Amino acid sequence: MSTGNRLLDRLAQGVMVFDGATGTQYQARDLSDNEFILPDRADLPDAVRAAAQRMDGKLLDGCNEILVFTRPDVVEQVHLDYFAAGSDLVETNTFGSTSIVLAEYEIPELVYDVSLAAARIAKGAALKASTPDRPKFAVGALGPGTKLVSLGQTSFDDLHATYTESFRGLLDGDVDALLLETLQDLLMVKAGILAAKDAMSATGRRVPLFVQVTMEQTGTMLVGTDILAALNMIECSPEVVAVGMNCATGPVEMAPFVRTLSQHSTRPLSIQPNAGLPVMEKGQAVYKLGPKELADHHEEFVNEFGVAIVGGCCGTTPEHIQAVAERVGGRPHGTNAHWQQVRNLFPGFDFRIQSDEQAEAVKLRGCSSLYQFVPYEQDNSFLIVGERTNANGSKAFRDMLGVENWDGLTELARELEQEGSHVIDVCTAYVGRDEVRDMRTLLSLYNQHIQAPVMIDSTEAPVIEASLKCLAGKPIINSINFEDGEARTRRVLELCQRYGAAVVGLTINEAGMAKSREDKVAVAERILSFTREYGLPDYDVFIDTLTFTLGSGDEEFRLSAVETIEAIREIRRRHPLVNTILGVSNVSFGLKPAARVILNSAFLHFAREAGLTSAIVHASKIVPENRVEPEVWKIVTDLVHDRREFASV
Ligand code: THG
Repeated sequence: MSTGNRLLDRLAQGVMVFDGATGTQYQARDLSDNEFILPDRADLPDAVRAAAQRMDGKLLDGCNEILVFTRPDVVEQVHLDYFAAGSDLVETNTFGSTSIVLAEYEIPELVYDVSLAAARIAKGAALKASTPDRPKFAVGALGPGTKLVSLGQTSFDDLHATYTESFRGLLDGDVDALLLETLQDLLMVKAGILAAKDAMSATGRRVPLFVQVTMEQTGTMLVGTDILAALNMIECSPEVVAVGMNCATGPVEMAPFVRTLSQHSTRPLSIQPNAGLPVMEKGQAVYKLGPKELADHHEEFVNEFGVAIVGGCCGTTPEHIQAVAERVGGRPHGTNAHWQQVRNLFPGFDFRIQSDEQAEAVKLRGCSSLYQFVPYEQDNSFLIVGERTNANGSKAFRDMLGVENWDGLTELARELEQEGSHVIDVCTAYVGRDEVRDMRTLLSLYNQHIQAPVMIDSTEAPVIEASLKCLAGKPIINSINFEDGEARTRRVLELCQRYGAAVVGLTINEAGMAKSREDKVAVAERILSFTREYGLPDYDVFIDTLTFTLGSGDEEFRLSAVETIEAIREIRRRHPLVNTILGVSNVSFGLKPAARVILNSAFLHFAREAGLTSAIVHASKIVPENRVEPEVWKIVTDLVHDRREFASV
């Protein structure tokens, strides 16, 4: 069956082979200094000529990117050598084609021209090397640059802008796929994926996107990211058709991560190890793993872990690739890896989730921070969302925000984690302050210093978008509703889809908060029709059936808790994948603190019995039924269920 894309058709048939290292291949050709000086030639684009005149013969030592202008023949020959060795895919000579890297050579404005020229060279080589039964492909590949967004070294917007420009050049130069490689920071991954999507929209060319992160010897990405956090975030984007890793280590050290990816990923895996760990010899890193050994390891990856795309990184040569291609190139995929087991659910490598079956095939149903993946479903517990990082919900938080005590605000979030919160709900809405600025400052700190993923508590699209650019991983947005109609809801859902986020939907419509169970369920259905329209899988939706306080004793609200609980039961019955959530402490506003603890706990207890999957709570103030006096438990139970004999107690 054809996917409508030649590269994907080929991927569907069997293992594909990438190229190996290119920098060393250029060095091996003894290029002179002259090749690293921008030339002012009539055939070059105006921007390149202007830069050449400005640089006036300056040596750009180590800037391999400009070889696309000075020695396109060499760049092409290296591609052709890899194709001849057995590569199906070669990477454009654009590892550093971002303004961040090129600025170090004072030519940041050449990003588009470098990428365009490099794409044309690689595509030309691919066309030359293709035969009718052995198509060859050019992959537009961008590296990490030299700055990390999560460490504040560059901004999300700047990185996104330059990645977009570079991808546009690659697409205009007719590459067959895009690749983000050697990625070290999840905000870099997020900016890169977004840039690829934006460049595809801007050029009108849809091509497969591959994403490869780098796992250090320490067992995490450079800033401390767990492999599952990376995969969870990447799987938000249906555009990504292969995930994997490259660089930093050899195949031996990569094996545990390849195994983890193979057990969880819905996407084919792409693995490009170094030729072993580097050994220092005469001040030079030397890679010792030979071609046969690399082929041995890739054979194991293909057989055991269902790896679909193999290649090499630092220290690998055409000889390595030849050995790998002879061993596994074109080999049919087995059925060991998760992606292979669920493959027929995603025909044509289309990873948009439109059915329950597809949603159930996703193993990583959860959210993530820069550091870790947190499953929505918790063993013997519910997803605990800490409530105290909220300007409306905590005086301590509000006071510290007022005096901009950022250290104290970070410490408070740490306390929430220590008392057992899996996720923290963050709200900085505070009259007289700039909510966007506050979220930016606070969430950049939380991104870097807090392990728990964030629930962004705001209904304002600008606040939400600013927050999404600060948070690596996959956060949850709290919340959407239909109070002011549908426009704002659509804006926020666009952001969920664009940046990769889950969402809380409140059962509120144009008439206000739904009070009866029927109305709550009806609004929930309307929320789900919207989230599905925007491509969100059901498991990434949290329905909040809301409750009024029982603390007022108002006749009007006495049934509030029961209706809330019964609505949860019905929503869970109809949509078992959809999550439900409550801001539990709302139920006891106005009561004394001791009574609040008991009422909150009982309300949570019965809501959980009805199928509640998560709750915004003060985790250390939830008590289990067996820690409450039976008579007291009966009173709050009657209150929650509106059993009127309560009135006479
Ligand atoms: N649903 C969703 N989001 C929500 C809510 C909800 N976000 C906000 C809120 N409701 C949940 N968070 C809180 C936080 C604190 C309290 C109640 C709900 C609370 N705080 C104490 C009080 O106000 O008395 C203050 C304690 C203090 O100052 O330290 O009760 O329902 N989706």
